Amino acid sequence: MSDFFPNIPKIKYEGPDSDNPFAFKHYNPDEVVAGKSMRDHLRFAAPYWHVMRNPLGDPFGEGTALTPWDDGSDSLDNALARVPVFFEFLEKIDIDLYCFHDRDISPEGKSLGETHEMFGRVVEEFEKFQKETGKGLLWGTACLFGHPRYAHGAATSPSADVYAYAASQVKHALEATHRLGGTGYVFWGGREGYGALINTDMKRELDHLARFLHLAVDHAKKIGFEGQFFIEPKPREPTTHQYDSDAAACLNFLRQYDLLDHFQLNIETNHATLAGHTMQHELQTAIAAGALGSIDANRGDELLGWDTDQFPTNIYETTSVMIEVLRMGGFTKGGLNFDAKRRRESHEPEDLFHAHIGGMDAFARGLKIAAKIIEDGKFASFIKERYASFDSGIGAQVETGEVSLDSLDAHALSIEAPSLRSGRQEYLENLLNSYL
Ligand code: XLS
Ligand code: NI
Ligand code: NI
Repeated sequence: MSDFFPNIPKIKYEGPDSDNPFAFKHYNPDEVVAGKSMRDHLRFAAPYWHVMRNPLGDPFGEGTALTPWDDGSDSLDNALARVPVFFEFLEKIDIDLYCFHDRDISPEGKSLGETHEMFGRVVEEFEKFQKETGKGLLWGTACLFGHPRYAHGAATSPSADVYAYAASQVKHALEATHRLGGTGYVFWGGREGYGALINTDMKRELDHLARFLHLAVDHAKKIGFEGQFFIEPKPREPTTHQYDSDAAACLNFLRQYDLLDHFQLNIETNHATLAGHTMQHELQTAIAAGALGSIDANRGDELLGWDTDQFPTNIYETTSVMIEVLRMGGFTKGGLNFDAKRRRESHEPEDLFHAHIGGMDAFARGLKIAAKIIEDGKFASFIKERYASFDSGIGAQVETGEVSLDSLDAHALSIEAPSLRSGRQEYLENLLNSYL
């Protein structure tokens, strides 16, 4: 294997007492928690776009990332040269899975034909490295938001030719995902939304988007791709309003257009924050519809109002995420993809490792705490007790649909006025803290 990170050892578990910054303190991949290894529970994935292609620029300044392996060009050779670097990274950080957009791994050519040809060549290289290292693809996707042709959207563009270009990209990205054994394929809105309603036919755009997703489902069937389709909610940015706004909006869209059997949600923490929801709210919304598939594990910043894509470090939050994941019975075709980047000031290759080690340890702790909380069952029994009046009598009749306003009226008149019961929020918050 090559040595693009010469000063970084393979990251191993050393336990909470270790002061080695290049070691896991909590993530112990083979340790069994709640019946499964941590590796299998957490299914960590690294995103090619942030690890390999993010120059760490911001709207006020150019990129700072040091990437000595990259010649800075948009050539096929450079695209091929990045592949071994990425796989060395995966090996050293001990992450089994990855995700990509077509245009992060391979450049735009002079024609669409050339673009596809180069993409095919790079995918071949990924296939080779997957075989050599045993790493796998969590999900693939097409970048339908970077190129100027998609300024007005891709599947929601007012131009049918742009729509066809986008479809062409999805066809090839889907086939590549299939070839690389990807367990999923993601649609994130990108520019599917609007900048202004004054020039937008929203209903028509939504119809086109739904048709587009159906075409992908049909093509998957045709080529035998059995991976899971995911849609990733985000309320805004880059558009003023994204059609995949939040979990509830996505579910409504999928239901309306008869797509719910084919899609699950990929929930991103930072997008939940931008939508004005907690991550736990978005996860519960998806789970209630039987549609939680995968997670983009990052976080936002309390003081900055955009998708800062920071690494997860908050144990409260990772605990709440893992409680939902465990309650749902774990991931099947999804996983925890760190859709996260280093800060612009953390520009050295070693910072990539500190960032991922931190995120992995934060989720390992979240997993262990969540498993203990679920095993003890204190929260579950509190909540069960809180709704106990629906377990029998008139409450049970409400749930089975055996009531009417008349019968509820009669019941209400026959009883003493209900007394107020405490929700015990502060007691429960104290209880939660006792696990951290
Ligand atoms: C952008 C999204 C994007 C998707 C994949 O905000 O998070 O990175 O995960 O297209
Ligand atoms: Ni994402
Ligand atoms: Ni995002």
